[in-house]
Amino acid sequence: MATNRTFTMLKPDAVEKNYIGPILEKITAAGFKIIAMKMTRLTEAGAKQFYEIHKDRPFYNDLVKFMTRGPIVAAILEKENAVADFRVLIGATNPNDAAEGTIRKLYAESVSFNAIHGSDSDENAAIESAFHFSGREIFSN
Ligand code: DAT
Ligand code: MG
Repeated sequence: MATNRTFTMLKPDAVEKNYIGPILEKITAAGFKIIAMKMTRLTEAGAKQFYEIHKDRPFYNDLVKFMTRGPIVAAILEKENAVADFRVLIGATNPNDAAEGTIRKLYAESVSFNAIHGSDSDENAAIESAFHFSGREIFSN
């Protein structure tokens, strides 16, 4: 499997609880290389766009409110099989269903406040990375 990329955000709940360090440690210990990273904050319009695929779901407005309530840490990660391996590392959407040792099991409080985002496909990883980063902010070799 060729080295490829995924995109992640440490969500406002994780940043508020000072979990940036421990979560980044889990990510790098699992073999992901950080090739872009920033602390930033989603605007309401930005969060709506980022989660547009969920716009008809009942939790959409609460999700937008949550994702804009404070800073996030956005990053692009490189590893073989990055998208699928990262989904395994973060665990199920609902931390109650997440496997032991996964980031959501360790650091998420609920399905609504679940600490971390991970792209679900190579295509979305590229779209989500471009949403947050320009080419000169990405350091790959
Ligand atoms: P994931 O983040 O695991 O890819 P998703 O894409 O289905 O999950 O949903 C995006 C986010 O929306 C998820 O991280 C948290 C929120 N969400 C999903 N399902 C939810 C639910 N049943 N109730 C509340 N929030 C939910
Ligand atoms: Mg998703």
